[in-house]
Amino acid sequence: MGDLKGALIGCGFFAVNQMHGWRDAEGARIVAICDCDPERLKAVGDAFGIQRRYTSAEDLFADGGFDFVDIATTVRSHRGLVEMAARHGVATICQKPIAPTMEDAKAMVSACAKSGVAFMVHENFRWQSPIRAVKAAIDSGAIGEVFWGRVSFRSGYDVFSGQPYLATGKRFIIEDLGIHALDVARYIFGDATAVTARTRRVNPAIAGEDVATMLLDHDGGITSLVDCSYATKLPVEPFPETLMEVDGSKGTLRLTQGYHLAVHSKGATKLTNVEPPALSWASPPWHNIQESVALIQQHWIEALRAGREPDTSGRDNLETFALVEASYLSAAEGRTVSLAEVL
Ligand code: NAD
Ligand code: 89Y
Repeated sequence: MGDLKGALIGCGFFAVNQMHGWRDAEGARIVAICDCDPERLKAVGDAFGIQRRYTSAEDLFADGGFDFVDIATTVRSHRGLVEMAARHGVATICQKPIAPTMEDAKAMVSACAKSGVAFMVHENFRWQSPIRAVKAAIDSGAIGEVFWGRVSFRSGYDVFSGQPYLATGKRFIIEDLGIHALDVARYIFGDATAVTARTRRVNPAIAGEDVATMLLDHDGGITSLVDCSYATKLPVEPFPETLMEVDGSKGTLRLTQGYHLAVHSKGATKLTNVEPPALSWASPPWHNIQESVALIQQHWIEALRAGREPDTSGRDNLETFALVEASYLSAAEGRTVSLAEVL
């Protein structure tokens, strides 16, 4: 079987990682790129040797010649581009956050379903090796039945220099970063039924919240805490590590800074270094995120080829996005919000 052909829209800050991932992927290659900014288009086109370049997505789809599109633009353009892809019958990947509102997110999922095209949200954090190691340890039964957990991302890293738009939106950390932590919580502890959230802005130079704490009730009775901050100045900067604590009936698990995994069970503690490999194109400290980009893209190729729904399909991602919406609503109104209210 020949390689799947892909087109990428949005040649900005993060797309470079996606282009590296596609270059190394088995079974797919990028044949065309698009960005309304000609300079960004040229930079990525030249760096990755892509000749077919477009400043208009309409023109890209009109010319066609690809099996899937990878949308790496910022959130405001997601709905229009996903619906365009669906109209052209092209399988679609869209970066997180899926959309600015639940109404948009549902419309995108429904447009792809109606056209019968596969739709995956690039929700990559659950593909990070350390998170996979946590899941594997729980699935092994070593700590017994899980009853409590914590997913934590606390940092003082300057994300605004690479992604200046993050400083300008009314929503910041839950929509941008918390969304990943909430998805990890779903991946590890199951779907949530309700959330209680508190937010705060510490950095006066930004418009949105940079600290958020969420308490989640999960379907199976597990309680989890998801906390994130970009206002936390630690002696050793942990960016971009997600740390985890999980308590079970037979033991405990701790994923601590430096990619250390400790699984404590039957009176003994097993320590493992779960640091992801730095791929040839990696730029630490981003290597953890970068590896997960390559892994989710390979998963997409396999799912598309097999005709299987990808793990973080648009449909699945509505549950993660609902947690984002419910968290903002909970923080605004100071009450617990049931997921049913926003789904
Ligand atoms: P960016 O602003 O650097 O890049 C976006 C690019 O898209 C720009 O070059 C812009 O000109 C182009 N663009 C916008 N609308 C377009 C349109 N309609 N047609 C063609 N081109 C268009 O943004 P970024 O930092 O690269 O972020 C892009 C997305 O990636 C965001 O949704 C962000 O949340 C996400 N992101 C994900 C991760 C992750 O780990 N999954 C990490 C960082 C960013
Ligand atoms: O945009 C964010 C993401 O998805 O991962 C980290 C990030 O780049 C900054 O918070």
